[in-house]
Amino acid sequence: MDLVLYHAARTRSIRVRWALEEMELPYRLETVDWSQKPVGGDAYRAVHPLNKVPALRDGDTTVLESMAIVQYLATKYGPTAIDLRTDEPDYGRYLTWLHFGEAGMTMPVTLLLAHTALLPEDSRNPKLAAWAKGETEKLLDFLAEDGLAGRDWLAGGRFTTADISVVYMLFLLKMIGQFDDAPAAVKAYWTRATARSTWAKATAAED
Ligand SMILES: N[C@@H](CCC(=O)N[C@@H](CS)C(=O)NCC(=O)O)C(=O)O
Repeated sequence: MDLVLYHAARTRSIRVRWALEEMELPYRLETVDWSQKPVGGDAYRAVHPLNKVPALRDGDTTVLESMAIVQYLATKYGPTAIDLRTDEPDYGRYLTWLHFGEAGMTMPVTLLLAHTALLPEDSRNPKLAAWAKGETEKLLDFLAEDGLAGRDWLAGGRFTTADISVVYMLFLLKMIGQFDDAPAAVKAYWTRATARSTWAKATAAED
């Protein structure tokens, strides 16, 4: 096994690093230079044609898309507790939340990020920001009321890749100061998830 994770601080590569740490897999971090435009410079295009992070190299195989990479690791180098088996009762629920973290949450959270923090102030649209905030609130209510009602973790009664998927989005919201009014159950979930020693490793500064 020769796993190389193309990584940049605070990005979705945290998800992959978190899965690698949870699975106790050996890997090498390749830090992608975020200050270059495009990200990583022209040479990085050979790894990720869109110059985005993360990317994973496993020998001759390259995998893109953070949750696809997590799924690749969980299925190829599992079984481990962070993946659910298809015969577990929560399997459908597991896939729902695993995809919700990227597919369901990205659009409102990214618009909120762009129009409150990322774009130059004169390019931000307050109406769009307000709309994205409202949509994000609905998603967090859904997470509290459906995802976490009576549960510590989203599926299978244990920490899984579904949690890795969703918690990264909470991290983004926290980073842009949009988490203070999250439902109490979501805040408690954030505290629980980030208390894991593997979160500290996944977010540690690179050597
Ligand atoms: N859906 C993709 C999103 C990848 C993505 O947009 N990554 C961001 C960092 S979290 C990035 O590289 N942005 C740089 C850019 O778009 O120039 C995934 O989950 O991997």
